[in-house]
Amino acid sequence: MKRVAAVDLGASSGRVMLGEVGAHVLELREVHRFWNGPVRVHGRLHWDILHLYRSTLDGLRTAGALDGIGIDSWAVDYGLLDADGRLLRNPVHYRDSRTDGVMERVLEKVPAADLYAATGLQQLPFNTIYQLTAEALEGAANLLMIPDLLGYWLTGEIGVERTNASTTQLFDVRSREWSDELISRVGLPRRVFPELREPGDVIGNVLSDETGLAPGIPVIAVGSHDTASSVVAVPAADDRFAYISSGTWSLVGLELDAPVLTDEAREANFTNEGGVDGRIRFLRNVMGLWILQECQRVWGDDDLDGLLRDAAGSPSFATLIDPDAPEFLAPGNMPKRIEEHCRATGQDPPASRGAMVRCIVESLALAYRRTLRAALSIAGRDVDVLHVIGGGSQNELLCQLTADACGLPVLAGPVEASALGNVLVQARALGEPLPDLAAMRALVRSTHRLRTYTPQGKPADWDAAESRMFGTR
Ligand code: ADP
Ligand code: LRH
Repeated sequence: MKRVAAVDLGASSGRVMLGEVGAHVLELREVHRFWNGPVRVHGRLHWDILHLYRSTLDGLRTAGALDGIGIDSWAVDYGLLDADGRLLRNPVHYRDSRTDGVMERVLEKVPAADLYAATGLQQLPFNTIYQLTAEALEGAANLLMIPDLLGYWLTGEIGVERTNASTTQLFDVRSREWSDELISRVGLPRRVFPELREPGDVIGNVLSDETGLAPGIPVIAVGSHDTASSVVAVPAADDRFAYISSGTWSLVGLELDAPVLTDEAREANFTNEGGVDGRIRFLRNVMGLWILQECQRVWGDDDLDGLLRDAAGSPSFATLIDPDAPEFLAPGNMPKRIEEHCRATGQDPPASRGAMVRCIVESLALAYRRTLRAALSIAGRDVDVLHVIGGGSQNELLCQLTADACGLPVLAGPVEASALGNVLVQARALGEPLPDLAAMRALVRSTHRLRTYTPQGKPADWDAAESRMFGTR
């Protein structure tokens, strides 16, 4: 049995979870949870990286004796080190506006088809390639993704883990190495891209003097992209499954053995991110519960249960939005933006908070349906079940509407999927008998209670809603 800590940094909260993992045991306990989110300074959105590091250390100290530590976080963002190994400047949040218009500039140098052929990545305006193009790199010696930066502070070791490197749009999806050709074509300095690591590699041992942690604890590379870790913990019984990793973002898709790099996949803007054990996460980012989080922030209303109850009692299909519309990406007055979106699409805006939450949740379910159908058709696959994992798996209204919209049974849970995937990969690296993803998933399935949602309602209502919302596109 191994006792390991998962540091799981989501865009809306960070947590340190203590995992006990053995052949038939998988227990997870929250040791420390802390706020995470954008901090605006003179118009620029940052992550509060030292708050995240200090909170990580607080959690790890509370966790007691440990056999290992693994860190995962949201993707695409990074810190730059200078030649002395110091952080050059505070990491910027991917929702910052400095990348506005950058993608278009890069596409003049490198056509979208070439980018896709090399990286297989969804075009998102904040991909690392565009962020790096938007900033001055003089003085930068190494780029570290967020989990690699914290791992470096803990151990002094420099490197980048592959699942997260795969989200930069500078990583070759087939060779699983940095794409030297692309790096040179966009004019970025090759020197800043460090050695790559595999999930399961030992990064180094904690520097105990500075961190106050017991000496000798190994820090282990996990699927350091949180979505890679969460997909490890999908409690699937076989490979006929789709998933939605549901948190700030909704990541909707399939697990494949090889990337799909066809024109159809590129035009539908599907991504081929790297998974643990060389798998491919063929998925699309749907804007997700971020829209609801921002409404709650603007309303000053943290009674999510109450809002969802009111939404459940509001009329269905009254108003629909396209959650992926670009105006929903940046922080701001989301209720107002939804109202404007409704007017621009010829609909009366929702008249109450309950109606607005209904609109968000129903529109997300519709976007899931559209994305899932596209994934299945483009990848030529068929599935029997849709797994919903992450914080959003607790949203009963959303899970039921997802089952209805997709016409598939939804199996909801586990909530802390990223932390589970994190501790499972560590336990295997430390010698527990979890030979492959199937074994890890069987362990999650046998130790976690899942909730089943069976499709209800009339499929024709969803067909009508889909053509109303997306029909003209
Ligand atoms: P991230 O890792 O991106 O920070 P999480 O996986 O922690 O996100 O999910 C956060 C989301 O989960 C919240 O935005 C909220 O909408 C949803 N959520 C959390 N707790 C509940 C709950 N008890 N009921 C319904 N939804 C919940
Ligand atoms: C989810 C996530 C997602 C990325 C986004 C930036 O937390 O890692 O997979 O696309 O954040």
